[in-house]
Amino acid sequence: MDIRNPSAPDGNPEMADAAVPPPAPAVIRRVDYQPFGWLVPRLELDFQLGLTDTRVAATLHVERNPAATPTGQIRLNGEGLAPLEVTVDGQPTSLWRMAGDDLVLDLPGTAHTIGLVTRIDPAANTQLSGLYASGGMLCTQCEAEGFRRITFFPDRPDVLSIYSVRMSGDADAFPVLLSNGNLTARGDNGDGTHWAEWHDPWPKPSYLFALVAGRLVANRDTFTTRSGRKVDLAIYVREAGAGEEDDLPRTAHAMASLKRSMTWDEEQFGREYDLDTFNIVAVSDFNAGAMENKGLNVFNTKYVLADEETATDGDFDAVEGVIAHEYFHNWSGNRVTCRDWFQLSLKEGFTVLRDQLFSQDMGSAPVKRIEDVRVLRGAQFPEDSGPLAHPIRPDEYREISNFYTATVYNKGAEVIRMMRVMAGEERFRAGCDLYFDRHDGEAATCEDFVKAIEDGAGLDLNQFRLWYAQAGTPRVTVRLDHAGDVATLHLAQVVPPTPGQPDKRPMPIPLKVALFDRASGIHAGEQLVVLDRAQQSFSFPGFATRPVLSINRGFTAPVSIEHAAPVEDLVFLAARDDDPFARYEAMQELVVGHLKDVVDGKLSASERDAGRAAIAGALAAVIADPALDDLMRGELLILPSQTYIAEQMLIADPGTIHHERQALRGALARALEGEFVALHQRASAVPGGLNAAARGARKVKTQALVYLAEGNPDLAEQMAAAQYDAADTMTDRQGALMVLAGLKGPQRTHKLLDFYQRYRSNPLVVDKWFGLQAGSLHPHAIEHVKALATHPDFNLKNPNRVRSLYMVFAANPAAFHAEDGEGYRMLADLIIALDPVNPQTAARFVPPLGRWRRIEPRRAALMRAELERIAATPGLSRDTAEQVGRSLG
Ligand code: 0A1
Ligand code: ZN
Repeated sequence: MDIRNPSAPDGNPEMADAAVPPPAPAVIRRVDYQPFGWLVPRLELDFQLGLTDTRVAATLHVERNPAATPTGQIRLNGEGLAPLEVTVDGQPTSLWRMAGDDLVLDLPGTAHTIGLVTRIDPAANTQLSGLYASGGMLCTQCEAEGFRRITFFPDRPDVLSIYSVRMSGDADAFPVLLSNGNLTARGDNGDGTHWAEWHDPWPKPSYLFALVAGRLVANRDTFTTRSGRKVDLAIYVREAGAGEEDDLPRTAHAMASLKRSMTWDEEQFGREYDLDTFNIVAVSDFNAGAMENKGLNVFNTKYVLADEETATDGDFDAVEGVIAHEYFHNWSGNRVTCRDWFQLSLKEGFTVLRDQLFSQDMGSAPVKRIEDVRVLRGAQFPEDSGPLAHPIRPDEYREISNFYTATVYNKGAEVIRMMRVMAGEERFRAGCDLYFDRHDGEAATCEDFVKAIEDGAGLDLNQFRLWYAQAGTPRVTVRLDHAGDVATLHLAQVVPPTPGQPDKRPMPIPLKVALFDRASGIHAGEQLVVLDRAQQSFSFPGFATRPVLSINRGFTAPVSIEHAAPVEDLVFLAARDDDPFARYEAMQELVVGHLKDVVDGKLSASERDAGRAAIAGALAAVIADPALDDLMRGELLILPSQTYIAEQMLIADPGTIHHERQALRGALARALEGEFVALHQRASAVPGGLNAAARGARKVKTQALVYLAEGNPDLAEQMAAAQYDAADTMTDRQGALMVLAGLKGPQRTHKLLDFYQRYRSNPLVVDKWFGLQAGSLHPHAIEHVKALATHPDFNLKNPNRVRSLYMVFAANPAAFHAEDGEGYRMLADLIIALDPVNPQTAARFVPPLGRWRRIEPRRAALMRAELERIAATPGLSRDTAEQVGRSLG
């Protein structure tokens, strides 16, 4: 009997309700984990591809899981699917029913073969989860729960299968047919269609499945692993249509980055690649950055394509970092995967740490560290102090897509980095080796990782495990006493309450410290102190005079330090600390301390001027210091972000902070106008290229313009226009345009128009054009954003374009926090419009509104009202509903 039963969602009366395995509850909790009742050692998939109609036949070879409670039924997850055929052991069966979106099937024996047929419409899939169409090609995104939109399956990461995939389709529309693993056969059907078969020998969870079909062209290369395996590498991009740009030459940097990543992972972690093929495909419609599917990574074009004409130095670094990140997942994520989604940081925190260490080795290690800390403070600290705070290993969720967060990724990396600091590099490596050996081929937990580091590195991590369980950024209060010849460091920690976690316990906090002799400017050696109680004191003898304290050097712990350091100590460290991070930190502290006092109205006019003079003196020293390279100089010139300053205040007034920060910048620029002009001239004479000197020169050049724009806008306009005209890189051109976009002079319009005309056929550069206007300091930025939302190039279905306008806008304090609440209204309107199209991406715009509790009351009320308006929208997705619900708290 051919079973076509899609219209019977509540299924077959022969099946007793009580026996049906329960559906996933609305709130999923970590403590409720149960192994799945069935193993699926093998899975065969057969796709008949079409852009609007794809037929999927799945054959699941299942057997009872000896580690689970025996069950006579299997629950297969589905989302928006109807089964066209259901067979068991080759025979059609009626012993199945729909339970919500899932399919539940009777399985009387211990081992069976299940056959399922589904049909999907990839072109209608605007959510970009599952199998979807992008620019005429077909591709998949299955993490976290997209596979269930392709076929019915136990769509959970602890069910590992060996996949064999067959696909056939129109040879003209889909000349390239790709899936995971190795290509095993291909052929022509003789009717205009062709087929290919792929086999992946490594068992994997469904979230790592991938399929791509389309008119693609490849940049090919090879890599030989240290044990002699020759791997064919290919980076695919869409073939250029008429009037479109050829992206293929723009993949050279990604390919070089891939080969460097493969070598580095062998050398630094002893990890080798394990298939004969490694393919990357770039797609322009993608919800995230990239995806580590086994042997077939799918990337957002933003993280593949780069050349000097269209990509900035920052873009080059991002491509290298993301290529490395996805490649490193082959071990930290794929060979050892996650038992359940609560363990996401097991693969993400570890892989972020690995990509950060790689990038440190490829370029300037201190500059990379500073950049990573800036990201942590800009994105994760606010998350940790707001309504969405959660531990790096969350305890519950409604929609897992909402937990791909800066906490899970970036704080997760910091937590593992602390283990590395405490163990030392060699012992940490021994712990990682043990982890990979012990858990290869398994779906593991964060606890498995900690235990392996504990055993392999010989560390006691008992109390350290709290870092996995407790949310919130610890605050460490610091006081340095000096008596006789002894300096005593008094430390106290508080881990603040977060939603669902009112009381916290002290955690081990490893802090590298150094005490400088004021006169000689040197210290007697760096020491690691581990603060593991609420309060602790550490004594350092041998100081005849009061030393200068440098603490959390290298940012060894992801905490905020509260230390009322005298201004002269900060000036000393900003000029003389031998730890580059600490030098940067002193500079930031100097500015943050001053701005906090100004915003709080604590300073008289003359005190304010004295503060500005101290900062100007420190900046002048940075500009003049011959020992600094320009990349590092550029870091030291960057003022602390508005978000970071606001983070230091219990309740922030974004308008005042923005105004005072800009006023400070203007005063510094006026005091140092000659220095900034000379810096710009000196840097403009440095020859181009991708080396550190040329990149550093570009960085300080634009920094100089950013200052001058506030101090002398006419001069800045003229210099920026000249930089734009002379630019032979996107870095210089975008830097100049960013400054012009914030100014009112005629060059703004000229150059924005020129930029658009020049690059209108390149979507990634058009994204920059949207972003530059959305993030500008121009007083009418909010009007510009409104106009751009109706621009013919704006497209709600393309996440890159939506982010380039609205994410940048939400991070533009002067515009987003407009006093009348217009910015909040615009973001809420976007969320409401985007939610039915692409809920995953829509939900990502909620957090900026969720900050209301830390904003002054008038704006807070306006933000809350917008959240309530979103909450009241009928048919809201689970993604957005969860984020709005938590934000309203
Ligand atoms: N595992 C990927 C991130 C990722 C997560 C979800 C996605 O679905 C939209 C896509 C990618 C990574 O860490 O790179
Ligand atoms: Zn990742």
